[in-house]
Amino acid sequence: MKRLIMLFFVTAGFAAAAPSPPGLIANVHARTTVSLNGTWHVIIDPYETGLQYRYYENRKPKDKQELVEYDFDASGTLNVPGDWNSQRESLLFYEGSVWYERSFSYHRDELARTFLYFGAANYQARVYLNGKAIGEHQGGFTPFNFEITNDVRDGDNFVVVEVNNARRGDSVPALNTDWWNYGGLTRDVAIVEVPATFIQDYFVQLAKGSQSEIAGWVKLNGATQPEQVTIEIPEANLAQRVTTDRDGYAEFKFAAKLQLWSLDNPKLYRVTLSGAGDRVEEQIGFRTIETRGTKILLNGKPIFLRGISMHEEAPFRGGRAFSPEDDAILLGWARELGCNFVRLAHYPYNEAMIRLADRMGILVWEEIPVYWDIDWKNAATLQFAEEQMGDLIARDHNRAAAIFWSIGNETPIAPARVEFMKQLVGYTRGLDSTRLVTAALNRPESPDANTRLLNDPLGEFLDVLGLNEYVGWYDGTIPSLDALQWKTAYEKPLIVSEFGAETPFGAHGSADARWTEEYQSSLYEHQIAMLRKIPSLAGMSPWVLMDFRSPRRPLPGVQDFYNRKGLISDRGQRKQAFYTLQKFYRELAAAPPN
Ligand code: GCB
Repeated sequence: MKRLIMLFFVTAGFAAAAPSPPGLIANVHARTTVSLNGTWHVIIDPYETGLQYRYYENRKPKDKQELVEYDFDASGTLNVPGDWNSQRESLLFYEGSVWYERSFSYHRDELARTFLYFGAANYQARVYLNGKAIGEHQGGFTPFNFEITNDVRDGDNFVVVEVNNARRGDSVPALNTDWWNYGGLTRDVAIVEVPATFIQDYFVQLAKGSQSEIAGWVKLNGATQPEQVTIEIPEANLAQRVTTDRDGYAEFKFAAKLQLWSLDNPKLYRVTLSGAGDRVEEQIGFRTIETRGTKILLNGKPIFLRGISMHEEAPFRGGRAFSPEDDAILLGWARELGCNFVRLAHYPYNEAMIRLADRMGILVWEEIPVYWDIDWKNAATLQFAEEQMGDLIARDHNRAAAIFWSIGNETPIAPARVEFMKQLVGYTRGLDSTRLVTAALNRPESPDANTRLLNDPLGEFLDVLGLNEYVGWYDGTIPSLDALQWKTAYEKPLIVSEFGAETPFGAHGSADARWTEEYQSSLYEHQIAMLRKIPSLAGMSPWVLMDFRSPRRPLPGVQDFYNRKGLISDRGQRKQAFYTLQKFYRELAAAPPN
């Protein structure tokens, strides 16, 4: 049996060392692309028969004798981007493998190098072009690309992708989450064309702690000799030339007089990088973010983060959000609520969302799905987490809006977990030392009935402490909030990254009756009164902007597989608590606490 399995893998071209994705191409949408979005044929494959029967060959029987037990063309279709769960009733709870196929005709430009780009595929993707294995990727929320220069044909081509969202104990996230495990090609798919030597990635940001100096690097792909690259910001009269090393890499640092990106004026500069026969253009904002004691400083000034936690779920139509329209509604609601900050829980969102936050002047907490309990002792699991953080940072490291890299949510206090998270902090800082590292913690001690002490050992390694607390919902009563005092063991800024209560929109009753809008609103009032008393509080992001689907929430007539802690229903109806928080945020905006 073992031999047989090995055989399948070898046939499929994915032996143990399947090619992992090469470095991401930054700012893909500024490149020449051919979109592969649209209708794809799909075969649902709960038993993973596709590998054995080689669905990736997309065969037709050559005569009336040949046995071919699948047919993409006669199977159904799904839209890409889009999860499968919300597109077909029968797939709502489906977890497993789905094979996607799309044919396309392509005109080969002999000078160009060609890549196949995926905005995200949840969770594991195996990619084939014209029957050949091209690459494999794990992690449901980060982009990846594979070079297909030598495999794409002039004329007809077909791409087949097996996407598998089966939960696994060693993956990130692991087996248990409080969100829907939307599977599929959930974000854009495109062919990307670049020159033989191209600017693969670059970091153009203010030097850490400086408002007048740009520091960064540029990385070429395909360079065979040192090359000159020029970084220009025409509006600021800046042009800096650097020479890359043998690996196509160069660092730079130069003085710059810039108008800073801020919440009131989210100024973005047109930045161009050119050299080695390539040119790429960007919109980049420049700001500093740091901490001093228990304060968070934006451009050197203390700021209080009026936030809301979110899920990347589409308003009105449901399913995983992916479009500019979805992003605009969600961030528009946050703005209406009075937010200057959003926590994009619990995984990386689509890139356009962060770019929109950049343009709107909304600060962003980005997170990877190290969620609850995962396989802390497994080196492969740490690698999966690092890959997701690495890809997230590679994608968003030029976004002014992104200020926090969150390494996880509500992880248990245990030595193996602290060790794992410590490594992840180091890895994250090694990739980007200009942003703040945080995590949502949730295991305070109770030295006495009215005191909670956040002393999680992980706190020592973070720049900013996130705290999820559900006093008044999972923990104690609403009145118990009034006498409660919060302390932390670290002289660091604290963000209460979650609190909340659940109610369907339109459910009314007394303020002490669960599952009513009155209860939720009352909880917000008492929470706000309690939070006002925490001296180190630097911000908050209650749970959650909009109701979202969760397989853990079955209560009929109330939840119906939705987590109803939204301030807004999935149909866009604002609950009472929306206005309670909005009132507080208006007061804060008028008279900031710092
Ligand atoms: C939490 C989790 C979040 C859940 C939320 C809840 O602490 O971080 O993912 O959805 O509580 O509603 O229980």
